[in-house]
Amino acid sequence: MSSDGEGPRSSPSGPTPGRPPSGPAARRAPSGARLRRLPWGSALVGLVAGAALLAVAELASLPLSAASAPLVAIGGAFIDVIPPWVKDAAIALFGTYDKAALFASMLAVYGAVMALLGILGAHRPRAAMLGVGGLGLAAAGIVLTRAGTGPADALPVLLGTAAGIVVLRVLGRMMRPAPAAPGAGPEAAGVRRRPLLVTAGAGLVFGALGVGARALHASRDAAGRAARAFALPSPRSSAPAIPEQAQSQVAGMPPFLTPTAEFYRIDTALAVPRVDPQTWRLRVGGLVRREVVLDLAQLLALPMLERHITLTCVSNPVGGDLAGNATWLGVPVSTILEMAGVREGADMVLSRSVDGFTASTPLEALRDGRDALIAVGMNGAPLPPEHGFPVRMVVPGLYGYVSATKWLTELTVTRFADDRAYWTDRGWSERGPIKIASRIDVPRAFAVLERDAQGAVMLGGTAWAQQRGISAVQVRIDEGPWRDAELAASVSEDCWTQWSLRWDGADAGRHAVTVRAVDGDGQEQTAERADPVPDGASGWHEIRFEVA
Ligand SMILES: Nc1nc2c(c(=O)[nH]1)N[C@H]1C(S)=C(S)[C@@H](COP(=O)(O)O)O[C@H]1N2
Ligand SMILES: [Mo]
Repeated sequence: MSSDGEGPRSSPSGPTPGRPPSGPAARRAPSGARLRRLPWGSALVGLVAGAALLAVAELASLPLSAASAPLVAIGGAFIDVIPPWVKDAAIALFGTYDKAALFASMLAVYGAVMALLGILGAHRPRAAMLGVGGLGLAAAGIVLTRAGTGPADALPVLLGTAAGIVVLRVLGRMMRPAPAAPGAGPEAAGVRRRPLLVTAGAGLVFGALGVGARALHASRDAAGRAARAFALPSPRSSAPAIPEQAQSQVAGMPPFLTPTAEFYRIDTALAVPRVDPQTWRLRVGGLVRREVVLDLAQLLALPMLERHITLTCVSNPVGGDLAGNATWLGVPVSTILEMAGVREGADMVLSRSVDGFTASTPLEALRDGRDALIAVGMNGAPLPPEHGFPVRMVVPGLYGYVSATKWLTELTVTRFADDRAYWTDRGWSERGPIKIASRIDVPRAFAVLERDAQGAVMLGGTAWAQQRGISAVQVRIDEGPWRDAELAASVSEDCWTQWSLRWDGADAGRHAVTVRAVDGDGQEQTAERADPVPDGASGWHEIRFEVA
């Protein structure tokens, strides 16, 4: 112990290993040599200790819950505490790659901290080990605060921390320069080759173990998926057939029904919750006459509705694609509320996910006759894990954050005055009716269009105003007049409507095109620009393109 104690402190003015000597000699040294004298070896030791920590934690978390993996837990906690505008900017910048971007930045910050601890360890091994230990304890603390974790879930990160400390100490000791022989040149005290190779090799091994464990986590998710499938009951009331004319024939338009694999995904869950349908329960409580607990078989035995409903995210920017149209199968929320008997004074239902997410839905929207569903099916199959398996809510006309709780497990009948939902605590409006929106899908911004034989180009897009429907779409090219677009067949007021416009006599060159819609109540889409925060974006979508 004492041999690698905090020795250099006793002679602060003496030369410290790994640090460039100060004074005129250093100033004269060419920059290449100065770079070489930076403590790269020690930084690498820190990085490898960091890799060991993560690899061991990932391996040890395999038999436990997904949230016991430290990156998943810390990323999840981070998502829960960041201000809404950061989340918004991340979605704007990375779209549905926002989680990959978060993991990448977390790894970058973690790598930098571990590299610094490695450098610290060259002089003060004990302080560096304490640093790693502190990081590990903090991470374990965060794991324990996550929804659905128990004390055992802190074990992986603690084991990983122990591994990190051992690696830091062993490699750090090896990396310390041997005391220079009397009369030897300055090179003798520099970084030697063999410890570097051993350290790099250890880094590769831990890296491979960590990546392997992550891949196992992922493949186990996939295997679990297959095992969890169940047969969907047939609906008491089927969704209307979708006429062919609901799909615009303009080339490049998105499909009227969004395939499940292409359906946007937005949630705060870094690891998709794995819910066992055998033990899943829906608990209904709060301001009710009797608490109701349903298991999946009981839920599946209730009369089901099948409906096409367009879901939209409040974070969707003007012209964005955080919207999807699917066929949902589920029990009307009102059926469940009637089973429990709503008491006087309630005006909200707080739905809760197994991962702690909550949404506040106005009670009225669940009882006014719209097709608000406790859904088990999406596009003819059980919900995929990413979209809420086994059970989620879908409420037409409301943004997802106030209605579409995935991995649903609890409904609390309550009052807006008494309870607040996940995003309400983070600066978003407590209510979120969907604003009328219209978007240009064809052409893509800055695309170059060819005119057809008659000298025309085709434009197309999508408009929605769930619960009201779309009655008109108008398109303006450059500073020209507003022209009425042709509407594809409407399927229901809860579905989006596709539009198209044939622009005859399109002249070659650059153009701007703007779109606006009118809803079924005759309300015109406002030109006034609003950001998604706090209750959804507004403004007209405009793009630039070129006619060849
Ligand atoms: N459990 C849980 N449910 C959730 C969310 C979430 O973060 N956690 N996000 C909501 C939001 S903001 C939206 S827009 C919809 C998106 O549903 P999708 O991912 O199936 O498209 O889910 C909602 N349900
Ligand atoms: Mo959302």
